[in-house]
Amino acid sequence: MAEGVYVQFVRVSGGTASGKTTVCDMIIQQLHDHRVVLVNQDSFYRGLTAEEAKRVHEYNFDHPDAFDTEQLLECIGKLKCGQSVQVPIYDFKKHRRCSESFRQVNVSDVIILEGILVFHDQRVRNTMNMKIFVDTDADVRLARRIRRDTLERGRDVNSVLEQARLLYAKFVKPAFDDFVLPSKKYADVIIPRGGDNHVAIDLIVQHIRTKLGLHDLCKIYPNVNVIQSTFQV
Ligand code: UZR
Ligand code: MG
Repeated sequence: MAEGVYVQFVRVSGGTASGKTTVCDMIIQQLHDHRVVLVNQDSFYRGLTAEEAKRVHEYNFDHPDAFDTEQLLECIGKLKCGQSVQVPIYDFKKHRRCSESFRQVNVSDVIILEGILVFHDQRVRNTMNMKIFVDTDADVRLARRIRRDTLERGRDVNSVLEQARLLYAKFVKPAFDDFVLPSKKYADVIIPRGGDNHVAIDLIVQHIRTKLGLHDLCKIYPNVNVIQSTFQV
């Protein structure tokens, strides 16, 4: 890590449509007096080749191999060193990346990484200060997902229902059981009910504020060991 750069790295995992993005947005809103950026694992979907796109119903978007984890690690590494990065933009309707455009993410006090599988890869796991798992019942998630995919991800209701019938049972649920749920054990904090859980979100924000405040104290009083050891977490 470059000298003078200190960021709190927070990771938010949980099943599809569990409320990860909502939880992140609420944390960001409450930390409005700090520089906070959100990085979505979804941005690192590899995107389908022309061949794969022809058989999109056979493609498993919920498997770890669907993501370019090497590129994600590279981005995280740069952000931790105080460099800005260009994050890809993924098009959920076309199932591929927008080749021309990127989102610039600048170095910040707090970096939040959210996604279904951000606890899966050990190297990604080890880069974080705080790991949060959003724990929402499967039936609530499925209902939300049907609503979201029609309203926000540009799908028509029939394709979403068809996807729910075919893909949810074939890929999304098994991948949740095989990869997402087992990774819950790595969480430091588990939030039941996602964005509805204001108490949990307040506590997380307080914790981040404490860490950032302790870091500022370390800069003012660099020889005070008690402060330094407290802020290591
Ligand atoms: P979140 N996904 C798509 O539906 N289409 C794509 O092109 C890429 C991903 C879905 C994916 C996964 N599953 O469950 C979900 N499928 O996006 C992850 N099928 O996004 O965590 O925001 O729910
Ligand atoms: Mg999301």
